[in-house]
Amino acid sequence: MDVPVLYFILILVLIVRQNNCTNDKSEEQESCGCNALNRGRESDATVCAQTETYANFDHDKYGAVANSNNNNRTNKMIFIKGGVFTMGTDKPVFVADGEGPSRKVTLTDYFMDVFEVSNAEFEIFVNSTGYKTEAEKFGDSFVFETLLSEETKAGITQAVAAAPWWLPVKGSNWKHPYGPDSNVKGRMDHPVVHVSWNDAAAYCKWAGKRLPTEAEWEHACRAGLSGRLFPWGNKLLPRGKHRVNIWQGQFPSDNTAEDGYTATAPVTQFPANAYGLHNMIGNVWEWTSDWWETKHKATHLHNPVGPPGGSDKVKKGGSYLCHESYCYRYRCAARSQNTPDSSAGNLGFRCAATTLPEYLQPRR
Ligand SMILES: [Ca+2]
Ligand SMILES: [Ca+2]
Repeated sequence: MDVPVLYFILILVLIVRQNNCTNDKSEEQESCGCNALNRGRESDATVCAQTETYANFDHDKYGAVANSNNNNRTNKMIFIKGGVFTMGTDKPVFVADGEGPSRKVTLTDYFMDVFEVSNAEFEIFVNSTGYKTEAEKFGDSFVFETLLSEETKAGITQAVAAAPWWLPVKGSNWKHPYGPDSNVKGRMDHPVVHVSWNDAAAYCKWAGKRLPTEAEWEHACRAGLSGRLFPWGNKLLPRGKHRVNIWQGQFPSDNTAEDGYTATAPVTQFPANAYGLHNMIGNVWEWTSDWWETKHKATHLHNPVGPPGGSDKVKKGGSYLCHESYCYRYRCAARSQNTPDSSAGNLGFRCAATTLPEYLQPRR
């Protein structure tokens, strides 16, 4: 085969790949890149073991640390009254994601973190325990290309086939969110990122909490509104105001950041929903405790916890990289998934609890 023919074939392959990466809300678009950032599927057996590591954590000590910083928002939780709500939707945007059907779910009362877990909070955890995240152990994590320095980009030869704007970056982890030459200075009130499901579960366990179930997360997102797209209703920009950190402009080349942020925003940014929770959609994706499945029955369930096992965990809410033309998943019913050892620069979490941890209860 001569060189011009090979060149033609190469161009054709690149065009096909690019088409696979665009998003027109068809079912083919299911692999939009949100769920392509997986390390592999061999590590499932490690999931439970690691979350036991911090069972003996000194909660009083942690409470003292939080209080001495006079940081009222650290680990602040809100009581959420249980009851019946409608989970999922009968008007799915991504049918293959299992957004439907809508079904009645009954939940008992629970508590939810008001904010996504911040770098400041995660640093307290790391300093108290010496915990190493999986991105640190593996030595890399996925970062969105345009957030890297030219120096870092120049040293990278791989990309994610389904989403070439994601690059595996050596030395990227929660302390270096945008490559090894970046840090969290000035971003301590931003959500921690590059945390795997295992990392998130370990943090919540240490804090005397747990990850929310998908049902709890979605109930908290909807905040008492039924059948709405967003935590406040169906209009993305009520009165022209931004209420969520997502992508404005042309994805993936032009982020106009009309909401004020090209990447993460402080966890306290943007108005809370009716339950008092911030950034349930947008900013960073949030891990839930459920294993991933896409076939749901319309049966009325009580405190569902998802299937007993699987290969991926459910994440909810979308991130600062979501746009309606691409990964339109900043909706309460939307969902995506990754393997529990995966991490990326737009994936974080918040914790829930069945009972308020003692150290967070009002001091007598
Ligand atoms: Ca934004
Ligand atoms: Ca979020």
